[in-house]
Amino acid sequence: MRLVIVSNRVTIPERTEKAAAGGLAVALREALEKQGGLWFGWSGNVREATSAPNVVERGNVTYAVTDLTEAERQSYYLGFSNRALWPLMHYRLGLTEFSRTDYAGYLAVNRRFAKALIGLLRPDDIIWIHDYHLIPLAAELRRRGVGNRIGYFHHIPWPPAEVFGALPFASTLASTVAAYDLVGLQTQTDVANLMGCLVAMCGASINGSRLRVGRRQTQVQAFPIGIDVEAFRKLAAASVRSATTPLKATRQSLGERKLVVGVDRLDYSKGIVQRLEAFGQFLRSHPDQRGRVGLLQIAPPSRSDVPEYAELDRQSDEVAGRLNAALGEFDWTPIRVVKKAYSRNALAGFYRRAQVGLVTPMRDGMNLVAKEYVAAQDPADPGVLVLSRFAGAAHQMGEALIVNPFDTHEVAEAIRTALAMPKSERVRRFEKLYDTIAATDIGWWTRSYLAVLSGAAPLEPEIVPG
Ligand code: ADQ
Repeated sequence: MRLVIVSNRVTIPERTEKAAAGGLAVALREALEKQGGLWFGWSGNVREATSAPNVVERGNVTYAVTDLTEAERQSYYLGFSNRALWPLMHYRLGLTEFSRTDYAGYLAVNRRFAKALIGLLRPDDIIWIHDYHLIPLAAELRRRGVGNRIGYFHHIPWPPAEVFGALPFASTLASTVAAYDLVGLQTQTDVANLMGCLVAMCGASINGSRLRVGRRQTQVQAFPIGIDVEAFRKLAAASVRSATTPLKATRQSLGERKLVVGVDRLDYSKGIVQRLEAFGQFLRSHPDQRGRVGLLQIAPPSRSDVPEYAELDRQSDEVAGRLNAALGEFDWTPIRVVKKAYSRNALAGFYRRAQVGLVTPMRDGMNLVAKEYVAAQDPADPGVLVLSRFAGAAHQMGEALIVNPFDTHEVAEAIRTALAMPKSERVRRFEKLYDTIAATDIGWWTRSYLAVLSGAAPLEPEIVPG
């Protein structure tokens, strides 16, 4: 059986490129290499008119990428995917922009992807489609007679019917989910919400984890995504020995001061502004901590073409500037916001150096940073993870300090608790967290999803923790 992966963005690796440590793209590439396969999606480029996909072979993996027109990028990607579905799925109705033109563009790109993909498919392929940009793709394929097994994984949260129903085209879009054989989500809450939507909007009936709409039957299950724990652990351990990583420079610039770290794409779902405020609150409530600890917030800009993101960028600068001016000293800056992407090596070093990992999204499908932070710790003297209860990761990582990110005081006190936590308790919590993320790493995730999709594994693997 050949594996076919479809995702919004596809990067064709250079011929000589070695796989970077960890990450979803690497895990999917490994799965493709193992059984041979095809990866189809958007090249990330824009051109005036659409043309046939560009097909490139790398070993036993075929990459087929297609460009978008500027109009398609506006409606399908920036518009419907990122200004309607992204805020909606993150329970942010106030930020959604619904436009019929954008929706038409979203459907048209899914239709065009279906047509292009059909020309590349073989009868025994199993097809694995990723994320909210491509929800209706299976329905488009089925309409054109594709009978292969088709799975979908939804990387972000799925909200309850009361929230999802605000989308003007909610029931039509929800009904397209029934074209899949297997739908994977991050948590049981997402599973229950998606099922609730299909029952309320499409008259679906439920039997255990199976959903029936008309004559079609779809399996809906949680598969919490993981990271390459072992690779990340090794990177972090190596960063301690390396003289060139930013870890050494961080040591020089921080001295004995403690470090709290946040790492996120600059996205309103991640709660960055609220986190900065909570750190300010912590310093106000605990003046003895001033000058003794700093927050490093690493936040590379993303989706800057979307107005809500430009606004967030401005707001985070404003809040960090205000807090630094109010609380800083001539020889100590409480908050450093760095708007850059770093290598995996460098990130691992920052996590390792930080006594506290602050992961406080307002809502998140899983949040891989929470898992990376744990994987990077020194088992003999680990740091403490402060984790939002609204991250999917909280369903598995109960030994973190779980907080409500809307409650600035609670987050501020959790920072204090984490900094003061005795080593024995830090070690106890770390060991449990590490065992969990190691048992459900990225290899486990791809294997268990594909086993169910291909029909080789019984439905609902019991190993899903949390
Ligand atoms: P994202 O919203 O992108 O993913 P997340 O899961 O945290 O969120 O993954 C971000 C990745 O980017 C991490 O691997 C992190 O290390 C990396 N990263 C962030 N800032 C970086 C920086 N400055 N430099 C380098 N790397 C950086 C979506 C969903 C999540 C879900 C994932 C996977 O929103 O909820 O966990 O997909 O399913």
